[in-house]
Amino acid sequence: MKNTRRCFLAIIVIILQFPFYTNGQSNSKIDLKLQSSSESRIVQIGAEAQINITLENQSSIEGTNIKVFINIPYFPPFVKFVSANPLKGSFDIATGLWTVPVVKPLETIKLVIKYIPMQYGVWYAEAEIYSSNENDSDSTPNNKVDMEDDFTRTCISMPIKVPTSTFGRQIILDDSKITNIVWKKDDQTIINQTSNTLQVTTIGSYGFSSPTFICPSQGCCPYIFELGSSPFCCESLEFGLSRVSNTASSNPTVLNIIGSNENMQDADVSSIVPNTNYANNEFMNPYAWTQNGILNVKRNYLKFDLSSIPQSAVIDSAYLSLYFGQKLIDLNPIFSGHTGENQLEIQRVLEDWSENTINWNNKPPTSTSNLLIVPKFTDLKQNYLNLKVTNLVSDMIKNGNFGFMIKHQVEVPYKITAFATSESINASIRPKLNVYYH
Ligand SMILES: [Ca+2]
Ligand SMILES: [Ca+2]
Ligand SMILES: [Ca+2]
Repeated sequence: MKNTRRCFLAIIVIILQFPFYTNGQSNSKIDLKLQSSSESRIVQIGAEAQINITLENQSSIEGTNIKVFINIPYFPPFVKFVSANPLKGSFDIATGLWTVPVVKPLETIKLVIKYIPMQYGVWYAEAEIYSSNENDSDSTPNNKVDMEDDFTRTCISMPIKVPTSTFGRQIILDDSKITNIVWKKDDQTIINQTSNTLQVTTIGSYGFSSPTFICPSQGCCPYIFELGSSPFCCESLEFGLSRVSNTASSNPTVLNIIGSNENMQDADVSSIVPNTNYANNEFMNPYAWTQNGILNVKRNYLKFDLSSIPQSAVIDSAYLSLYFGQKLIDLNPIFSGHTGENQLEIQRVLEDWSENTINWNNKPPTSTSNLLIVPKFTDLKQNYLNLKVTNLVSDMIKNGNFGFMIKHQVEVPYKITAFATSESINASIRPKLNVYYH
């Protein structure tokens, strides 16, 4: 009985003292709100994009030590950072944080960020309150809920130049949260297209809507396919929803590998000469053709040195780039470039191999888990750039890196895909792998 009473008294004391401890601050809440806009929603190659982010204190009390996380992939090859000019506070590109010591009641302040997008497609910038000393009345910092008023999103579109009015590309919305998609072309709904991948074969302006994706206040940006020539050496086959995923680090470690003898191995294997090794060719080519009436199938094995990535790393994204192998055409003028229904599969290799000994007979097994399908060529001498191999690389880091195997999806005549290897004299056409991880 005595103990219970003491406990009861203690509770009363704590309740009575609470207002004195808090000095009135935590009882009143701030209300921070973020908004953003793009200076122009369509930006041509080489031009600067400008996004404006405003931070508004909608409450009657002062907000202190406010941090805003701004989610843009600042680093090449996606966008190049130019400048960040906050009206108040400071912006740190390494963390993506805009830090503001004080925002007065009903004050609105602005941050202008400029960057140059370096690839065609649609680019999103997102921002959210990351932390503040005071609690917010209607939103929670850093919870990535895009319905809240402390989250904002804006976008820019870089028109995609295509050489002819018919072509083959695809738009991939690589975000499982985006569902019930309605695709539109030139504002007309495309009937029976609800998957997150849209095949695009004619010029026009393409967009989507989804009840689970909140478009910027200025509207979602269109994927514009228009006639023109590209200053880029190489054209991408697919265009995604280009923003840093919520799981991505704001400051990833970057591993950029340009294939060489030191950091990668690559070789063909060929079914018609099953004991022959092709370690040192300057080209490799998935292939299905008949030679003297006998089917010859070729597959490619590529293994990059990923030993600097710890096994515990989270792979934010990984992109494989393969370049056209002109050398093969020079040596075999019967071919003029990629040929046939050459849809490719990129699979993960399950056991180790060596460039100098691999052949058709001893080739290691592969897994079809997370395999990447690459659509048919649209240009005879096309490069295959920035193939998104995030899941495959993630599996390699977890389970052991034995590289990629590339084959035609259907290995029947007549088809060939010509790639340059790491033995190419010209380093700019060697296979490349860019990995972003934390
Ligand atoms: Ca708020
Ligand atoms: Ca929030
Ligand atoms: Ca090689």
